[in-house]
Amino acid sequence: MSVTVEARPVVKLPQLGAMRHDWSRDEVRGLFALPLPELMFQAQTVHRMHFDPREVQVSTLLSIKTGGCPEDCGYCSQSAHHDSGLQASKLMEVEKVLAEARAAKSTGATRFCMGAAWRSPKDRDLETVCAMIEGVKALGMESCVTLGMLSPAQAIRLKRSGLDYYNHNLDTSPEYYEKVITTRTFGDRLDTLANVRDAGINVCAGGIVGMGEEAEDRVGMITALATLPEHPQSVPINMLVPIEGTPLKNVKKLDHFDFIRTIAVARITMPQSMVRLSAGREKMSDEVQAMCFMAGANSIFYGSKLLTTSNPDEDQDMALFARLGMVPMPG
Ligand code: SAM
Ligand code: DTB
Ligand code: SF4
Repeated sequence: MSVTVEARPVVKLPQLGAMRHDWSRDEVRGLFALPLPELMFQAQTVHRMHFDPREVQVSTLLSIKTGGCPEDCGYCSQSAHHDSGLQASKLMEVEKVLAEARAAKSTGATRFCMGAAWRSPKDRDLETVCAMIEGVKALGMESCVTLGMLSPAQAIRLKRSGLDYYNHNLDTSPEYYEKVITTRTFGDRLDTLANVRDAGINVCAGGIVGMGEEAEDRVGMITALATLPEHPQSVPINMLVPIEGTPLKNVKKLDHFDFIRTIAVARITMPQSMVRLSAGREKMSDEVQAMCFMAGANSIFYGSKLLTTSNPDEDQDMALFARLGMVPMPG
């Protein structure tokens, strides 16, 4: 049997690691199309220019207001449009949230991320969230919140409370976005990100893969993130967690190598950003997660729960770090 091997791709190594905001779709598509060993080599090279490849930043998540969300995101357990069976609950009390933050700190988490199932926060609720942020900061942890769309004034209010990061994902390509969410637009997402940036808050923005999108949508998503006026300081890459009762429950599973490729291309195009191996780790083997770290992921969600779904236990993650000779990043 004869196997045809295409000519080895030309690798322009001297350009690797440069901070660029003018990535074209063609270039990003070209990165996704590299043979996996070549892509991994480039991603590793870039990762080592800016980070200690042994270190992984660990963030813990808490859902501070769960379910009953008016948005219709096709992947989400918390949308009121889908019957996921999730029990909705009101905004938590500040003291209860801070007790969870203290517990997260005691397990070694350095960042505490709080998520609320809102289209956008009401100003009265925002005051309560600001008190949570102040409490988390007083514990010596970094703070992150994800509350939906923000006005410029709301972003400034959050900044005054000491907020470090705001999470607001682009989620997918501009083309696929309207197939997954109809109650807001890709442009709305960009507007909130601009409000967050203008308020001087670090941006956490990434997306979800494995939503039944085409390879070209992963190209479009990474291009959109890497051509923002500033690269998001943190880039979460989620693998869809299929939720019963949602329109995306039965989409075709994505090959884990395509997930790893997405991490690697995020690393190469956004060299100084923290790239987070986010939702979906429970369904990944230790070997797949190790390849994600080798592709340039240097952050995870740590703790046995994400927002509404489960995540590997802390001791399982610590055991994996030990096997890989990796360590949690100091706060
Ligand atoms: N309501 C806010 C919003 O949408 O911006 C914040 C919370 S929302 C749950 C945060 C992010 O979690 C979403 O943008 C999406 O990327 C991710 N997410 C939600 N459900 C998911 C699922 N089933 N699998 C993977 N990621 C998911
Ligand atoms: C992000 O990109 N992933 C996190 C966080 N930002 C808020 C959320 C993942 C949610 C996974 C599904 C769930 O637990 O409901
Ligand atoms: Fe609501 Fe956020 Fe879920 Fe969309 S992803 S339904 S906005 S909680």
